[in-house]
Amino acid sequence: MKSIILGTAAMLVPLATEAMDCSGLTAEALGLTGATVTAAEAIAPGEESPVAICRIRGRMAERTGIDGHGYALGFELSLPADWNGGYVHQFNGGNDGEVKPATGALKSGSGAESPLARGYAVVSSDAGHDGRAFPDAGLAGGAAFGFDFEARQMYGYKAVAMLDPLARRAVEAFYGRPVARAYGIGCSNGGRHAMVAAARMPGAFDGLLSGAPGFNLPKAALQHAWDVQQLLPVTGTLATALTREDQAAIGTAVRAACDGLDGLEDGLIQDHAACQAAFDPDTLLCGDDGAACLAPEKLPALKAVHDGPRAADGAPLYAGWDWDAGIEGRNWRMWKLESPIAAWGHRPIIATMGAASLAQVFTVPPTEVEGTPEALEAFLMSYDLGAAAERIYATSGAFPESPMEVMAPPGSDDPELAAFRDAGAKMILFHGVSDPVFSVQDTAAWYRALDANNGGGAEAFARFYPVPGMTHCTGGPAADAFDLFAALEDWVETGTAPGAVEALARDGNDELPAGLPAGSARLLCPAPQVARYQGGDPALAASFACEQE
Ligand SMILES: [Ca+2]
Repeated sequence: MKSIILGTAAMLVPLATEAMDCSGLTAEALGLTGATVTAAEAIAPGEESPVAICRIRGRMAERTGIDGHGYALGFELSLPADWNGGYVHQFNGGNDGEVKPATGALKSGSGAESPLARGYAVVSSDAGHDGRAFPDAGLAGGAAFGFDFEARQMYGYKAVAMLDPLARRAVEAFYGRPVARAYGIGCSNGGRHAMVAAARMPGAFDGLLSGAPGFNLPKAALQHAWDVQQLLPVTGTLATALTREDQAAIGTAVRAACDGLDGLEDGLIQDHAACQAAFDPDTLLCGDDGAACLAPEKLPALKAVHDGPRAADGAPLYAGWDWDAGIEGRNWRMWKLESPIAAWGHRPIIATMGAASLAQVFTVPPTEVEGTPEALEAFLMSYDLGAAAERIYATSGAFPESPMEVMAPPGSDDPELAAFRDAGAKMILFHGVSDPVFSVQDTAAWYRALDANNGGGAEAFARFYPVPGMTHCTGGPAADAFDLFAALEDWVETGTAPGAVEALARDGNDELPAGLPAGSARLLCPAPQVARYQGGDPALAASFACEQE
């Protein structure tokens, strides 16, 4: 048993297997100035936490919004009995709006053991709004908060900046010693939060792990309108615009052109860089050979979707997309063609998951859209992409910062991250090559610009790992079980920069190709390197090597 000082009272921290004594953890005792602690509970190891913790739940920055709705920054802080001296700020995904359990775990990227299980104190938040749904549609990830500018700002960058120093103070008050190392970790919108932290809070974190970063979220939301406008007219419904058989035919054709480029026909396109030049989508057109193919009216829509949204004058509005085998995955279908709305009792032919955000959070002025699939689909179909640039970059009296200013890391169109670099901080990014939500090409272009602005030496503080076959944050025909958080810890704590990182084909992933059975290993490589087969047992990571493209 070790004793620590909490406020003015000495408290005993028991062994990790015993319940902790979490009584007396008031906001005052934890140094949570201006916050309200709504619960302080001892959680024994089990379903709710992998280790014994004091779980603190609270609220801060309470106010009434311009819409008359009550807003607050809700948070949860997990304080493990067996503390390793470290702190993790868990950045959540989607539209935020929900305090996810504070464990620091990502679906892919944080390894089999969560940061909490490794002994980190972890904080999580709802980023300043409660994610209330549209009044009558039951949509998850509500975007109604977008009418309130301060709620947009909280979601964009203020919530992390406000909560972070307070949460650290509470950790230090609880354990009676300073935080030794601080990390930020997240995927999707959470990956965006990590990139925002690197730009806006360059001295706050020793290490950041950023997965599938939606750092250009308003631009990426334009892709939803673009996709629906390209795909819906093909057959009149999204679900038939590209059928599952069409997806399989595309995946088969991409593999035919690219699978062997890495030296091994295993269903995984590890040389994703060479694939972009090697694959010709016109080979998808039906010929006389009886091979699986795409009807001629479908090909232009597919090519346009992959090309990315463009304004009326042809100017690109976001990014293009990589050809990869994960296009046949369920996650790709969910985002482009059939969303889980089907499972919530609506007609099963709509993919409008980004519509509410585009309408109400990422444009100035926002547009009121009823939360029904029909209304959201109609909104996307009628969205004027010609005027899109103005609306995501626009300001007004009620919205003094544009959606891009609120959401994107400052300077991300020409990144250098000098303050982050000079603070000695490290950053690892990863992104599924088959991500249908945020384009891996956007992240790759950002990293190339970062490298150029650092004289070709960005790898000294930032490394980027594309994940072949992986869809959004996890899943797809991919080796998607990997521990880049451990790689980041090594880099921060021992100065060992990450190189090739082992990734396993995950048990329970039913989208694995036959050549990549569960349990087999591959390598993730820092861009611009790609993994190539060297010979030997293809189930072993040692049979592959990272090579310069
Ligand atoms: Ca291969």
